Amino acid sequence: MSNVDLEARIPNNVGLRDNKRLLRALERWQPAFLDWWREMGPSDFNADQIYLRTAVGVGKGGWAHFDYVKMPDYRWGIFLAEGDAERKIHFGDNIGAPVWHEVPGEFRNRLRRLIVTQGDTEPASVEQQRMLGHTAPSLADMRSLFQVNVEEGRHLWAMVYLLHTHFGADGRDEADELLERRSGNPDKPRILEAFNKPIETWLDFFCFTTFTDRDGKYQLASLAESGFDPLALSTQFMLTEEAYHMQTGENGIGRIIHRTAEVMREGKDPREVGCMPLDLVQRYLNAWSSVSYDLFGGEDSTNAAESFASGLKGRYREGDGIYKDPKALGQNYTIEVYEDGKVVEREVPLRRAMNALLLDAYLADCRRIVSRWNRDLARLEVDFEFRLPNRRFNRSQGIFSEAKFDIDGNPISNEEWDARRGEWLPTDEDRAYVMSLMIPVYEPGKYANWIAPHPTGVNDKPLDFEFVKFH
Ligand code: BYC
Ligand code: FE
Ligand code: FE
Repeated sequence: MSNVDLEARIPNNVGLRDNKRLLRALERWQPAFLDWWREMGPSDFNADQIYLRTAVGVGKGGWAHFDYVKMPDYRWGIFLAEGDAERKIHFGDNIGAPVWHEVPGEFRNRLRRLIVTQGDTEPASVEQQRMLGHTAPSLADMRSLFQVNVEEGRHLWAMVYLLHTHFGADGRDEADELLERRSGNPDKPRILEAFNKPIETWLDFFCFTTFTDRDGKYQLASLAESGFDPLALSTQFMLTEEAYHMQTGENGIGRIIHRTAEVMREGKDPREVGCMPLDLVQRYLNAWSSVSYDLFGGEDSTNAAESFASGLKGRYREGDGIYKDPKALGQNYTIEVYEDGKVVEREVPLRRAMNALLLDAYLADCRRIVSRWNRDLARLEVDFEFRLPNRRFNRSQGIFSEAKFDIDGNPISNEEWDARRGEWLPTDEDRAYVMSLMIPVYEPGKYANWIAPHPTGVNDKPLDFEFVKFH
């Protein structure tokens, strides 16, 4: 790429123009990224003009630019939040030392692993969502999907920037492999389990952006505390984009629920008029929330203890001074464990419970979202309450993966699980029904029958704005 249009093509605040080594690495990687986008990114729609925001700087208020763009021409940029030159490590064993600007040798592998795991989720989610454009319930929703997709692409760039800049040859290999693994492919799967699950419908998509992108928020927030400054500053900026992803999910589910509640008030059976029954929506919430709990890892984890001790990954809002002891030593944390058929409490050293602590914060956040949906149902006088499944429900990672628990967290036998799982998780019939509703609506301002319109305009545009201009 010519030097003249470099900043125009790759907006950045990392001095890319003068960084010959990074430029060379990106010159190889960028075409591979575009090949990946064409093969595994949104199926179709690459020739259409989408009204998208692009990150162009890190200044407060003015960081994003909105315009029509064809997705393959999106300007995936590289940004670090504004740092503090005097910043010190503020937790763990190295507390008080200046933050690292280069990779600390003794923690190199652990750090690389955290960055690769984070990076892997970003393209994975784009792969999972690649068919959804074909069934968008409105042009405004289609725009949201593609906005989320291009930004997950940029989050991949953010992690590749770190690998290329700070990890030499093996960093470049890892960056290549991020484009080679494939969501759901048994031979070369994505690293974390939730990112290998299919996202078949818009109900899955809105659940995913509510619960799985929200794990992203909590993981990014703890990496934003990192003593490795480039990681802290990269993830801090990623969080500005993340808010929109979670909002897309929360509002999407909210609009589905609202629509169903409306038809219920009219005394109709949602299924008979092509809307989504609330108990079915609950089963989808159960599936995506529980698989997202797994993304926090085990409740009692030496990995988590070491990431904290070394200063690589802090607690949620560690820097806000809300914790008693920034070293987290000499304290225990009470976790629940499952022993001899009973759930009992056990003390573990606080550092080993860092994953459990982060999950606590996440669960509190999820509860707030669910209660907002419930408030709308109460307002509409519909007698139904959504709930968040207990943290023990349907787990594949951590302490509770060893047994079966019902939605309230009570231990149950394998036989009872098999007999009752259809009450809690989407059945084949549920999936077929939701799939049958997935009929695209591409006329500006029009919406599919199963979802309420956005309550207000989108990005200061009226609802009938032409968010996508088809070629
Ligand atoms: N699936 O010590 P343990 C996002 C593995 S989402 C498969 O209990 P640890 C986004 C683990 O790797 C945010 N494997 O847990 C959202 C380990 O393997 P080894 C992504 C799993 O390591 C939507 C073993 O089990 N960011 O950004 O403390 C759209 C024991 O692990 C899983 C990050 O995850 C699982 N769910 O914690 C787009 C941040 N869980 O070492 C994007 C970086 C655990 O025995 N990652 N294992 O081979 C981390 O901080 C940690 O790797 C984890 C796991 C929190 C994920
Ligand atoms: Fe992301
Ligand atoms: Fe996201």
